[in-house]
Amino acid sequence: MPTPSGLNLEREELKEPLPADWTKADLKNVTLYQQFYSMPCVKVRAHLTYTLVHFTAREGKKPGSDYEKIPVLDVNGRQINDSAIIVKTLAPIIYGRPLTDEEWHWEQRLTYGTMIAAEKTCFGDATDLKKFAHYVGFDKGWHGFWGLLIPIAAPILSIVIKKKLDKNNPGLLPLDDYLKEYKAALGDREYFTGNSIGPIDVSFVGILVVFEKAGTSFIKAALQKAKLLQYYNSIKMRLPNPWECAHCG
Ligand SMILES: N[C@@H](CCC(=O)N[C@@H](CS)C(=O)NCC(=O)O)C(=O)O
Repeated sequence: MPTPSGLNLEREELKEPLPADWTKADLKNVTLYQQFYSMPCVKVRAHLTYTLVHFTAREGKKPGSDYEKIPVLDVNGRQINDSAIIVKTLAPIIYGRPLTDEEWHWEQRLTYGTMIAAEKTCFGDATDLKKFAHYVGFDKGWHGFWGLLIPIAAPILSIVIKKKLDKNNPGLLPLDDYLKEYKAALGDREYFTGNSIGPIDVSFVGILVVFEKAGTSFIKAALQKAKLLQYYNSIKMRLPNPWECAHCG
């Protein structure tokens, strides 16, 4: 069901597709509503920066929008919600071709599976939760009183978050399982599709890089275990610092 204003919901495609003749040169007015540390937002930034689309990043939810999550991307007055839908919708414009069926399968798997499993691994561990909270400044109080409590409350908070993620994502697998499955799909290829970095490579790094930037302990170990660390590093060094929002205004 669309939102009252006809906007797409999570996992739902745009009711009215973007004009088929739009090219990158037509993307003149692009605004990303985001938080700099939010994984799906970092992923969208990674795609925009890698494909050299100039955009403005606004911290926080889009004011007045029926869709109340982030990221939301406004493109020439059209609103796109959900990072997987954003990637799928923009692919023909920014990568010059639509996602293949295999890529679309993985874009969804990474967004609705791997990313959530990584969040659960990170926030379900009191030490990594504290590291992440420190990285984003929660424990400095800019999220108010509760942020200041994080260092003390982390052990309980991590249990609560883990339970909430399980409840909201029935059937969620452990992160190791998603990574193993991805490695099996990737095989010995250098990039997911073709001879150069493609959308799924960018998404893979985009959903995980912030855990590394936050200094959490699980991410490199998990990538190493799945034999994906070299792949991850090689893609990451070719991306223009998506976590720092290099090309946004
Ligand atoms: N599937 C969505 C997930 C979006 C999402 O859950 N965003 C979180 C921040 S990372 C959010 O907006 N949470 C606030 C809320 O649920 O109200 C996507 O990939 O864009």
